[in-house]
Amino acid sequence: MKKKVTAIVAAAILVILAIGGVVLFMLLNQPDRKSVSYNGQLRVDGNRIVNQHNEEVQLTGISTHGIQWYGDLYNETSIAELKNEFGINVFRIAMYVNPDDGGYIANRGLKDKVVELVEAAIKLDMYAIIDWHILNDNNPQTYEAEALEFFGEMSEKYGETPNVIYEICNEPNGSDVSWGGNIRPYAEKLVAKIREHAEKAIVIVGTPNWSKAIEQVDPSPLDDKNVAYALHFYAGSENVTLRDEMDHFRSKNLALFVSECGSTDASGQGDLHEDNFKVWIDYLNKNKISWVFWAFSNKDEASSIVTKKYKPGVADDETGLENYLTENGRLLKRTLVPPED
Ligand code: IDC
Repeated sequence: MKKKVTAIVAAAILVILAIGGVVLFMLLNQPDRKSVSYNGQLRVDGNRIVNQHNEEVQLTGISTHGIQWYGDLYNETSIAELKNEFGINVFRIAMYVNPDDGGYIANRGLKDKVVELVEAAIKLDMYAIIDWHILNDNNPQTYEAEALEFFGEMSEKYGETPNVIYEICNEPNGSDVSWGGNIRPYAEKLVAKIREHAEKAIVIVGTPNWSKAIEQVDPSPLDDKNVAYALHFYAGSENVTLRDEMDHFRSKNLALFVSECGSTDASGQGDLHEDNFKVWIDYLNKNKISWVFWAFSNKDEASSIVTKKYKPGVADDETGLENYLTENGRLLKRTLVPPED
């Protein structure tokens, strides 16, 4: 009798241990829900972005400053440091275009840096946005031939890679640059070119007036359904009216992507507007709108998130990047990784 009881107890212990083992194994092997391995190829579904399991997703990330100026800061090590510090899952690669800024037109070698950073993001299981950063060259049509060639090449290389998102014109601007007259015809050509190789990739399309005048877009959106439209805001300059426009835009079943935003004013300088930034981020989180923060640089301006002391590889296990963040870097940290009470 005693033996029987002992055997039952032993069997019960074994069963409990086995269940415990399975539970522990499952806990340790939980997929990282922010990763590309979990989410896979994203797509636009009405006004939302969904993953390969048809679940709604919101990406959060950081943008480089101009890679022609701060290229030394950007590599696999530094992207990994940002990922660990801020929990981001998308990295935006801002490649200026304008030759006067030392952009791509004057410096074709920048393409190699873009490729290096996309490869780094892939290794880190993150999404990468390839941003054709027009700015002072206000009309995207000015360098349309070069854009077609560049995105043709990039999409041929990455057409089968779920990590890559194509942003075809950062911020069209100028009173003579409109959606119907310039951006839409440009975007039609670029999207068609990208679709030759990247049938499923999301394309982000810039909008007039520094990617703010989305009201010009909604009467005549692109036919391609897998595009998201860029909306950029800076907390020191933009307010509730723009969010009303966004509600209206999204009610037309069109998707927005905040591929650039900041806590400063639109100059990238001046004070930090943390309260208004928080109102903005609460709005984006509520609506699961993806957002990317400006900027990963150590330039002497308020929008930079790291100090001059920062070099790729300085993070340590205990303090991470804490000793290398600017005020804006700390603001971003509080936003993305709120301290526990
Ligand atoms: C700013 C940089 C600044 C640089 C300027 C011109 O922060 O150092 O001198 O560009 O190249 C944008 C643009 C982005 C701007 C940023 C802040 O996309 O390039 O960066 N901004 O002004 N749109 C609204 C604000």
